[in-house]
Amino acid sequence: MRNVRITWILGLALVASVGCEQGHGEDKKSQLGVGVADASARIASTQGNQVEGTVSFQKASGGIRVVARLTGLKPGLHGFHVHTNGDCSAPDASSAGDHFNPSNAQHGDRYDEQAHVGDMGNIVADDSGQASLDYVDPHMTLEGENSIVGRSVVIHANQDDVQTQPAGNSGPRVGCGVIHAGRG
Ligand SMILES: [Cu+2]
Ligand SMILES: [Zn+2]
Repeated sequence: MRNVRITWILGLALVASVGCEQGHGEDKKSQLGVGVADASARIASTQGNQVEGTVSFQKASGGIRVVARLTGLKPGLHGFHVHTNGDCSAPDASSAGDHFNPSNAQHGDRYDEQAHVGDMGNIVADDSGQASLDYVDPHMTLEGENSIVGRSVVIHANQDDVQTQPAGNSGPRVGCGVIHAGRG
């Protein structure tokens, strides 16, 4: 009789402990880019190229601080932009679409008053093919109409002349990465 009672008590304890395990809901806010302080993109090369690296975006005074570190580039200047679609799946990254341009502006340089929100100018690779960039972008945001979250970063084979419409004549896309909320 005592054994039956102990089994019954153990059974109750088990039910109680299982009942305490509750799932935690997904953070919808971060998916929508609302209240996001950081975003990042991991860059992978397009077909036939060797570009790799990371780009981070952080809320800062005066805009969004962009910090990029890339390897595997041809020495020299390379067009560097946020493109509209968060889709790098095509072998040539054509799936990323055009420069992110919610205000229907002309193509320009990163600090130009008239420029695409996605215009980050050029990134410069040294003789070993490494490139870094660290600046505060005045146009882009991490929430609202100009939000770059869910879009993509694209690196080009050639220099962006920051003049030719609609994309600065910077040639094929050599690297691409989707921008996600968070530090990555
Ligand atoms: Cu581009
Ligand atoms: Zn542009």
